[in-house]
Amino acid sequence: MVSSRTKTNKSQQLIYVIQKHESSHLHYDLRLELDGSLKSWALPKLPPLRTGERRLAIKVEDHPLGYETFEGIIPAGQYGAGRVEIWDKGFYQLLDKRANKLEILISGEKLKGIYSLIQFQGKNKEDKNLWLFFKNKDQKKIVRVKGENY
Ligand SMILES: [Mn+2]
Repeated sequence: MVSSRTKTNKSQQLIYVIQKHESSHLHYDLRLELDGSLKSWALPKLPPLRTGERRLAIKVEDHPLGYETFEGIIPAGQYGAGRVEIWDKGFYQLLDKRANKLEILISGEKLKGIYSLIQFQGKNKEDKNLWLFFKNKDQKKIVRVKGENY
């Protein structure tokens, strides 16, 4: 029997992708579907695979839905010129959303589990784009989440 709850849960599977981008500086673009577009952060270092690895994530402009499948070369002279390839992809569920914090359950091929994105509390305007991205120490919540939704 397929409950309505199951259907609801499936619709909550949102797009998750990380694109490796070899522009002037190699970085990884984390993109999450939210409110009809792809919220985007640029990670200067390899995305965190394990708890304890904390990564700077610089908020960049939203990208349109559909961009998550893009791979190829952005031509020289254009913004972000260089090779783009999909480094990881899948879906995520939004567990908690606040003004300066997102808690998400990522179901990717490389990244799996509960992750957080937390905005720095800086005084300068430029600081507003600085976020921290990491895998939560407490992964037990998954059991509860799955228990509720599956
Ligand atoms: Mn990029």
